[in-house]
Amino acid sequence: MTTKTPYYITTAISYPNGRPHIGHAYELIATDAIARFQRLDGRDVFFLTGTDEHGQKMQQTAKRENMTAKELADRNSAEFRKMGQLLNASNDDFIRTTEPRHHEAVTAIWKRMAANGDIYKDSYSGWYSVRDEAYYQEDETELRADGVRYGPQGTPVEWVEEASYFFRLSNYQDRLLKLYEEQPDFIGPAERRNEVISFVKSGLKDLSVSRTTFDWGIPVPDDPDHVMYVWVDALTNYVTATGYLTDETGPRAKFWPADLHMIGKDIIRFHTVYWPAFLMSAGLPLPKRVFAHGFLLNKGEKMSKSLGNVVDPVNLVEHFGLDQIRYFFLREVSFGQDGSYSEEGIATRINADLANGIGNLASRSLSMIVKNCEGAVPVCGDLSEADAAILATADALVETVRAEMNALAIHKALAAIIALVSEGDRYFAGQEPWALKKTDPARMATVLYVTAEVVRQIALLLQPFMPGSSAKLLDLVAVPEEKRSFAFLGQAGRLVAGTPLSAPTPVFPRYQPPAEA
Ligand code: ME8
Repeated sequence: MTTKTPYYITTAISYPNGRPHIGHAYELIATDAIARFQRLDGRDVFFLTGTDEHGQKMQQTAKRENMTAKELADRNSAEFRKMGQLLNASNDDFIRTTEPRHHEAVTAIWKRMAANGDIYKDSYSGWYSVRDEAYYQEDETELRADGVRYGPQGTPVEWVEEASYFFRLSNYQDRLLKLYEEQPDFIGPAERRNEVISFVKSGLKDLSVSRTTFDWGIPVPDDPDHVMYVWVDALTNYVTATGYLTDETGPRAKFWPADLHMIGKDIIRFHTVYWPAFLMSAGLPLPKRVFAHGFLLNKGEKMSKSLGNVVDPVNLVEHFGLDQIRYFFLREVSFGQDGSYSEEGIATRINADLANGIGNLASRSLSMIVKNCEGAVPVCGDLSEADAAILATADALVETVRAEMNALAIHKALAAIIALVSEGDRYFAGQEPWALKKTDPARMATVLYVTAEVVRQIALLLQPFMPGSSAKLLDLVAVPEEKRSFAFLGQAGRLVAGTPLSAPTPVFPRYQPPAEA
């Protein structure tokens, strides 16, 4: 039995109506970094991702492509799974909403909401965006010069009139406002929280939660002419995967409620208004936190199929390298804000922070050790003030990184680690170990020991962000697998003199743009 505290983190589940794009990759990379951080920091982590396979958008796309919705879902869900492997995502499960376990959980949550008196039958007439799978009030839409009416996210809306079940969302307005007030961390970042509070304060209408004009969804219990609204179905995935709804004593039930739902800013309303209301109605505990990251823009422009600037994450990773891409997005974008990227921006980060930064510090110090200290971790003599100062900074760094990660300021966590690299560089340059080689070899050994120890701690802390490259760095300083958790930061895991080291191989090569053809 583990005594570690459970930590449950999820990404949104993606629509497999097309191939995954860089926005999907970004969300998965960021969530993976947090999941890995919490694991290394001693939590019992359950990390979930997956695909959201029902609904009108899936059915329409399948029709256009002359296939069934299930065939489309099977094909593209496999692509999302493959993207996860390519990105080295450490998710513990991958859920598909077409799985029987999910059908069972969604049916159960519906029945609980119905038993609580929150579901009634009526008919819906109003605006619907198939692209967003969202209902909008008339005043949220606008008729543009092209004669098409658009919703607030810039997607076309259509008029829908059909028999429908409704969820009494209007009954939850006060309870939701109370939730936002009592749990200020429930919604982040702050801009999103304000936006949601003013939406809820403006008044909630009951929500149409079933559709009758198509059939690609989970049937409403005892009324199979209706399929459930895809968002009732999709949001429930987070509970499904824990088994909490169907077996409260099961092995993963301890993970509900989730600690963090990581999503993009376009789907904040579903996660912070509808989802907690459904859970309150069903008598289930609420997630602790929902955080909306920003959107990725290509050179400042929104990605869209019509602009032809949709970037395939596979190409980006093949071109620049996986950890380089992970690092770039996590360091470059202020987490929670939109982020822009360009090939030049990626190249600059790789060369400045990785190749000339940590890569260079590791290779310079370790090759000196291998050459001058009999190929083993040198003996650390008495510490000078400078030695003690940099070790103290390294030992204390986890506190800052932990605080930034808990605040979901991923870019600041990385900035703090990279600041130690710069300090390590200054230390190494200032101590001039190459000059000590002849004059004071014992002092040289101490300087090299201290530098290698700083490299060890940087590599440990970089693991959540660049798992593959950090593992290589840790191999270079001969840190055994079982000493790579954060419990071994600081004094607890100091390098041991005499441990053999082999000549360092480059971990972060410089990026050279391909020669113009
Ligand atoms: O919304 N930049 O699925 P989805 C950053 N199935 N993030 C982006 C992005 C971009 N350019 N484009 C999309 C859905 N995302 C639903 C979710 S959850 C119960 C159901 C993010 O495939 C988006 O914000 O449209 C969302 O968090 C995720 O990718 C999946 O988007």
